[in-house]
Amino acid sequence: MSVKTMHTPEVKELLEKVAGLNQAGGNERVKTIVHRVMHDVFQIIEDLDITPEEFWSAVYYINELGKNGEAALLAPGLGMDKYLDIRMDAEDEQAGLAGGTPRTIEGPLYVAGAPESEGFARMDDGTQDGETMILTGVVTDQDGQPLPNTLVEVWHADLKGGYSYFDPSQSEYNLRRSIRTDANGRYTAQSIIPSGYGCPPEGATQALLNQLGRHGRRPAHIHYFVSQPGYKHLTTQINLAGDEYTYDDFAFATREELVCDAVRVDDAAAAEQYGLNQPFTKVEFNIQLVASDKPEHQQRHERKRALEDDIA
Ligand code: MBD
Ligand code: FE
Repeated sequence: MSVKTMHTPEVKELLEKVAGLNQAGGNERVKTIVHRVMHDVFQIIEDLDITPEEFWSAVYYINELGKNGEAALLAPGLGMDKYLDIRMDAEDEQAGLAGGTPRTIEGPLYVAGAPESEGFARMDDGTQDGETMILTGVVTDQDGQPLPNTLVEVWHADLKGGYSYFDPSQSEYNLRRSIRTDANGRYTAQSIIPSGYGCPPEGATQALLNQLGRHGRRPAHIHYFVSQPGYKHLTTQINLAGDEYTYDDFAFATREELVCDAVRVDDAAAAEQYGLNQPFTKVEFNIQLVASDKPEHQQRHERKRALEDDIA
């Protein structure tokens, strides 16, 4: 059966009432958005002949998603974070602000207020016996001039793919640090090579991915916020080369320029340079910032972030 009712005055009027268009008050922007969203949902129901069974399973799916707090996990899985990046890249291009190290999605697992240090930070609490990682790089402007005192915020998963705070078994701020670049623009972190991330297997996000024949895995990756007055704020990540999912990320965050080699270093003198007495794996990620004097470019966009409102 395939009936067409979207064109009728009854449906048109219903949508207007649904969005409060026939009322004063409320928020005009929200009214416009809800009117359009509900119109398009109705249109989908008509075009795809959505059955009541399908409709109600979608409604209760949303309940499940919210119950586990997974809405911000499904979003990147459905390419929405990536799409916002595509739009911001196009806006930068239009404004003549393209270039520098590419952005990629933030993800839902940042926590504000990580310990801050200068030049160097040890990120892991020593409880996991992972491969020692030295993560280092120089932050420069587009001419290659080093940018000292740049705030480099770094966060990544542990050996089980879990993030501190969200994984209460980890210590406070484990694998999260804020490092100010030194006089040469360099930041260095000692940590452990992270494992990839997998969506909770019994969660609502994975349930939908299963219906799509998709996995819910991310490659081993490391998140960055990089900020310096006078430059565009950079939200990015690196993906480690050689991971099964480096080019098959369920969250679509991989970009060629952001794939970094993890290089095993066996040389004792090199280890000693970092105060280590054993072989380690070095990951080098240099960052180029784009100048902008606009305050709105210099800050990351607002979104709900763990502990962010608690910290000045
Ligand atoms: C992550 O670690 C992540 O970075 C994203 C984007 C989604 C889920 C888990
Ligand atoms: Fe992540």
